[in-house]
Amino acid sequence: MSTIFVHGLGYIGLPTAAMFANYEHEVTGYDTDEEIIEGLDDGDIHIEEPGLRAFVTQALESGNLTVSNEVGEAKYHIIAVPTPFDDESKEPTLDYVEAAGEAIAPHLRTGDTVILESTVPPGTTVETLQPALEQSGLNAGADFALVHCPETVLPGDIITELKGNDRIIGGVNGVSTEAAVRLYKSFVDGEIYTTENATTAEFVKLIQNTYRDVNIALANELALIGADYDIDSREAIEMANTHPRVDLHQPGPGVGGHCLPIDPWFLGHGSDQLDLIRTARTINDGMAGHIVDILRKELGTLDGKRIALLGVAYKGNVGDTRQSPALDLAHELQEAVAEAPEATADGGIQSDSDGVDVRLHDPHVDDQILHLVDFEAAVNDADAVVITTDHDEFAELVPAELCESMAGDLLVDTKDMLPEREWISEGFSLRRI
Ligand code: SAJ
Repeated sequence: MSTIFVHGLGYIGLPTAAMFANYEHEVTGYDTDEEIIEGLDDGDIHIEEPGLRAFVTQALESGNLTVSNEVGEAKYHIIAVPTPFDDESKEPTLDYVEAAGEAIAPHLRTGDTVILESTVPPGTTVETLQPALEQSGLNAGADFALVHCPETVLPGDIITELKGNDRIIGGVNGVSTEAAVRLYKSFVDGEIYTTENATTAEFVKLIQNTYRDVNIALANELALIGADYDIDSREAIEMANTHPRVDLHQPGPGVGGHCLPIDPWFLGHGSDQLDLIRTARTINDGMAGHIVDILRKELGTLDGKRIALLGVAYKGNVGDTRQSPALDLAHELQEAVAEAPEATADGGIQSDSDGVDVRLHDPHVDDQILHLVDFEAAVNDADAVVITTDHDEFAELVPAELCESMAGDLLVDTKDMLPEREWISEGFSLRRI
């Protein structure tokens, strides 16, 4: 049993803290956000994730997990802070990683281990975190262990994957690596793969997500090509995947979340060799524009139309809207209508546009800022309904009910949720990606 401080109680830090606590370690969860700490103190879990509430409650009730708004001493410090990304410059902000290192430094003792789990550009552990920690007067590798151990869990299945997935551990030297291996072995069922190079571990994490992003781009491009030949690309992909060495991904409305659309750019932080990877990003980001084109073509015009987007979360059965393809689509629909103004004689701009009425509905998302509406309000009198997220609820849609509510008959199923023949036979015009 070890004392562990977990810095950052978000999607990764909170389940990780609870996991160690449920495996009998003495864990303190720390976050700079007072509201999160106060909430957890009252047993209030701020993240929607299957099973997480019970899991964290168990850890809190056992007394092995406590939360604090102050950093203190511990044998292990695990850093799981955000690494925000600037959409314009494509550059990450590493301030939170640096701040975590600076906050740990006064409490660091000889023999302690510091582990960075946050996803970061290659070189961050050594170039950003190490100098911050060494403000303590101690040296990484010699006096304290320093390690990158990337998280690899899939939102929606975090608790199972945290335990079952293989882990990559890269210390700045062998002693560092071994210190982290001892700790993770206490709960990880998967294999633990080690490297004595923290930058390699950072690189591995990024290329896993880049692999997925590039492959989704291939699937999206195949869907666009398939449409030109008037074939069902999903059927073609399924058949192609019967080959023992082919494993194509699925097309969709774009790629969301805080990982796949961002990590490829982290790879480019210290390298300008991104060609295929950059093109893949462009293809995936272009899917919203492709759906706008489908809607415009099928509806004649977008002006004055009512369009319901079902699913605002970036993927099925989660409540996370970060980099959500549906929000991009909503934005592009508004832009597409706003872009059609005419120049007036005095050089001004006039638009007769009625705008487009985009209604957002998501049963898993609770967000006041997004102005979500309930299902009935979303589909009522709608000219078109677009399924943008594969939530289980949307597979249960009933043609007769939707037919009664909608004004039009256009359905765009970007996630392959609806049985095509059935909906067409019920009089719907169904377009898929
Ligand atoms: N998507 C497709 N087609 C597919 C698969 C996914 O369009 O065939 C879309 C999804 O709809 C979603 C996006 O991609 O919008 C990302 O979803 P995801 O399920 O592929 O991945 P994330 O972002 O939820 O989690 C990923 C995972 N990485 C890999 O599978 C290599 C997870 O294991 C990582 O821990 C996580 O990133 C992370 O934190 O980095």
